[in-house]
Amino acid sequence: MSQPTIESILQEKRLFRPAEDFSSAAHISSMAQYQALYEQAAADPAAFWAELAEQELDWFQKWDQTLDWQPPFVKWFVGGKLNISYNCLDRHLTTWRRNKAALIWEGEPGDSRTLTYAQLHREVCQMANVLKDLGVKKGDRVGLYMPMIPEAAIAMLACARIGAAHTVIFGGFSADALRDRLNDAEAKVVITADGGFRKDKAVPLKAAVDQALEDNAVPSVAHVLVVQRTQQEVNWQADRDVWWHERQPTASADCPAEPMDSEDLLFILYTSGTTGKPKGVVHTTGGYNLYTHMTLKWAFDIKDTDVYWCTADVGWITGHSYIVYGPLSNGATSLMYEGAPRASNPGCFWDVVEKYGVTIFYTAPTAIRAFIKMGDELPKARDLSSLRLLGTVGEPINPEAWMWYHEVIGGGQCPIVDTWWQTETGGFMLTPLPGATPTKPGSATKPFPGILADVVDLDGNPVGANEGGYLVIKHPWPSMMRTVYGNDERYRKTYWEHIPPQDGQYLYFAGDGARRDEDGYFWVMGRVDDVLNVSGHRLGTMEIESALVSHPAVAEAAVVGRKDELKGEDVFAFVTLEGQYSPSDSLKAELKQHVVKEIGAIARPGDIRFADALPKTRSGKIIRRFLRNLASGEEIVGDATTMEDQSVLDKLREEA
Ligand code: 7RM
Repeated sequence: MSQPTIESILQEKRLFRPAEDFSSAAHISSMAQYQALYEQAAADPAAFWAELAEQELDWFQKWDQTLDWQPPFVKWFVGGKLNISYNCLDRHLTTWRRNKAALIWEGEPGDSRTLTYAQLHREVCQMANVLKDLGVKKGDRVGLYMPMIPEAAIAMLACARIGAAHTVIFGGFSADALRDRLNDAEAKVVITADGGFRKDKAVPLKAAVDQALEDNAVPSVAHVLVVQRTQQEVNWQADRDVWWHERQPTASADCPAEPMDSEDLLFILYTSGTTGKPKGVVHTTGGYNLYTHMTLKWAFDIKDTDVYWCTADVGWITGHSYIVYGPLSNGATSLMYEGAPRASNPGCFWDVVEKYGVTIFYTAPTAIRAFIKMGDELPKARDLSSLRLLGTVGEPINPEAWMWYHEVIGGGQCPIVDTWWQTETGGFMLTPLPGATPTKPGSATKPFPGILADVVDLDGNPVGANEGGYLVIKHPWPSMMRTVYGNDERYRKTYWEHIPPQDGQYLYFAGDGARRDEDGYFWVMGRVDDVLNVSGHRLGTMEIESALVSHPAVAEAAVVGRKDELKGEDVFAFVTLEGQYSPSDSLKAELKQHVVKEIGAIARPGDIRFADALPKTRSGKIIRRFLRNLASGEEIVGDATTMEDQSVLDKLREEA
């Protein structure tokens, strides 16, 4: 029930039309208007984006050339100067929004804080000056390893303000994972906190940073800036560590935004791919600012009266684009929540909606499935009538979860906006425009204006209606990733070489399988590569395999996804052992813990199966397809005759 199947999708015939009153007040209020925008954009994408860039953003200097496309490398608004922190803050200060809530923060346990645009601007300027004092200059990289507190957004905006690139590393990653990422980015400063609150516990963060930096393992890092959040004990290295609260409040609040080139690096965000090493996805300033601004405005129909809440963590792209930059660029009120539903407070999300009168709510299918399991009583006991739009992201949403979200959370009144996009795309690619697009449960519907999406075969030929294929994008868009940090070749190989250009047109390969129905609606089926989607978190199977084989007991490891009701997919590992080790439950537990140490708790295998051998082709490749079948307790499908040793499979089956 967790993932939609082809059969269920083909049978899905329900259609939900936008309500009259929603449409009439929406930014985009009819299918005819969407169609006109879409066609205008398709005819001349550069002109379309140039017009919006002029209307919607403030520029210190206009660009000379809108688009420079030398496949697969793109530049947008070449020669233009702007600063995203200026567009998110300064430009609102001369309007009534000066005293409007920019960030509402609901913390744990019971803390809360609201920052107006004027207050947020002041704190960002002060932090920017602190960073300058610590030697951070335009072009430098700053690592963030933080809990969900306003300081995370302040730090991101402060970096952007002085032209330093941030690289946010999700607080759930381990010290080892943190070390790799800081080294790859050659971060000069790390911003962290003593700890963070996670499900009724204070978990340490500074300690992981200390561990990552031990023995000068990240030579580029000169300073660690620490927010005091949990008051827990921390080790202190006086020549390196600096308390945020000792510097920021007394720093000067005068820090004009640095004029940045459109194509200057804004941030690096690491994401999992098919090889063991995570990729540093590069986003630059102008195109990213424009695209996250426009998508939030049109797809979430953001208005000045909205209280908008995205439940993602700032450590992921969703937090970057749709908690911080998109909302603030639009002058919206963005709510940030430090908590998570847990046994001691399962209704906490609905308490937050009620307390602040949240109007737009954006979460992931895995969360929705968890809510379903907790029962309808929790949301029904709260007043959720403020909600007017519900968004979803991260994985395909099964129609049952869609319907529950629509009925129980939305009271049948709110459009469901299913947004398909990726770290690499920067912003929504397939999404309904809620005042225009009729929705179908389980479909991310249609491309955003300016996005030319298609479903093709491996030769690049479009497939017919309702036939499966690969999701591709045919024209560059403003917030497209620019490269893999420090590795243009990997960028080219990963996204541009699986499918050949069509009539000279390059196709961006998303790594997802999809089909398009007879109405032109897209149905994204999930990854076609070795990337798992566990509770909406992206994990590379190779990354987890490398972690496993780095343990002395492990000879070989193969990791596959196993269908899971709540998580969508769970990590399932097959392991062969070195001669002197034998299978045991304690070794299983140890190996799971080893993965947690190497990568983080999000990658902990749900199950490990010990095997004498793994099924391989004659050329020595592990046949993952069979392992996936085994993990899910399904029949082995496909040809097993290419196998080197038939008995391996029989043995694995017996042990199941
Ligand atoms: C935003 C984000 C990207 C991968 C992507 C898909 C899957 C995301 C949807 C979805 C079906 C959706 N970035 N995915 N959204 N699949 N419908 N609405 O999640 O880089 O972490 O992951 O997530 O497989 O390729 S991400």
